[in-house]
Amino acid sequence: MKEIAQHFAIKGNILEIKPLGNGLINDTLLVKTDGPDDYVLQKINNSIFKDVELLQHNIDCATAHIRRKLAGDPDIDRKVLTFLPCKETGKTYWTDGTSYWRVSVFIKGAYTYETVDPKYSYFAGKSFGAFEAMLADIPDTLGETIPDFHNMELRARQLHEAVEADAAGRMAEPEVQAILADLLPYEEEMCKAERMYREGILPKRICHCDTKVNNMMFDENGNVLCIIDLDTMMPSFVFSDFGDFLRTAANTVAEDDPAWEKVDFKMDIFEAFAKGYLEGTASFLTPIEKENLPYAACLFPYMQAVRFFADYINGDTYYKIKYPDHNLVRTRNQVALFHAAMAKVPQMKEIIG
Ligand code: GN1
Ligand code: MG
Repeated sequence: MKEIAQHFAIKGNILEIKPLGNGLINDTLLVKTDGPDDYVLQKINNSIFKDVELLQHNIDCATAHIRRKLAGDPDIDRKVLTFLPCKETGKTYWTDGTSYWRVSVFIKGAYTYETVDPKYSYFAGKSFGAFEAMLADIPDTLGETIPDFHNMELRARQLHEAVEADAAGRMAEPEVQAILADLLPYEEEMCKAERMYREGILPKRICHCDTKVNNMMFDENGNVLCIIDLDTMMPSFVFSDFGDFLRTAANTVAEDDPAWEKVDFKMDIFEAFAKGYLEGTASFLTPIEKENLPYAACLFPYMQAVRFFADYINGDTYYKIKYPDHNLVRTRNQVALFHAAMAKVPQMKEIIG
């Protein structure tokens, strides 16, 4: 690990390297040094992010653009991530030909949380909205780091393929059949975004696409500092950022809590987040995008249920799991959240106005 970190322009001597955070895709480590900064060392999961060159291009362009927008801010180094160049190539990643690594400066005095209260949700809404607004006029072209990442039609198709292939022999489980029967009737309704896109009435914008609560950093006073985990930042519908935040923040329990009967969709979180988000996006959000925000709040639990479920059926090839039916537990949880959100759509519509 130390050797890998030393391919980057790190200041000082490395004292210790230890695991950091709990992402489901990349491996993340904290590099402690005796110099002015500590660092985050990440092994990029290149079986999921196949085009690391494009991935880092997106991140380099976006962080540079945000940096330009925040010029003069005394706390700028905590508000936008800094990736170190590789000493040999000058690129913001290093590869031995098989695996890919990158290093960013660890943000000091920042906190991440797994849950938020309404007050923090309001700030989160404003920040994710402002993040999209800042990137709305980026001069560079960003690509899709996972093609069709939040395309519900594709995710539905992948579920059908998983069911068809039954690679892990799990279709025989009665519970799997029951979940499938529960999900299928909503498929067409949930694919509405792609239809609107084809009709030319719904734009794609640069979105974060992984707006989980734990991808935001807050300062000691509870103010949002910056948004992290930029791998999935790509052109998408605004529904991605709105829906995926609420999927984690409005759930009464964690996304993998087995007590799915305790799952509910918290409306105070929705209301606070929506208020912040509408303020942060006021400069660009269209009426069609706005009126479909309640749909987005349902779409993301649905899409995540479909993704966890397909992975379970495929034999757990995508998400890291901690026990054998972890993906099934996650699926049940997200299905429950989907139903809870659907039941609250009339209330959501009233709030959005
Ligand atoms: C993954 O990497 P992480 O844990 O922040 C996933 C998201 C899912 C999430 C579910 C690239 O995010 O799309 O919503 O797990 N990221 C990718 O917890 O698939
Ligand atoms: Mg993360």
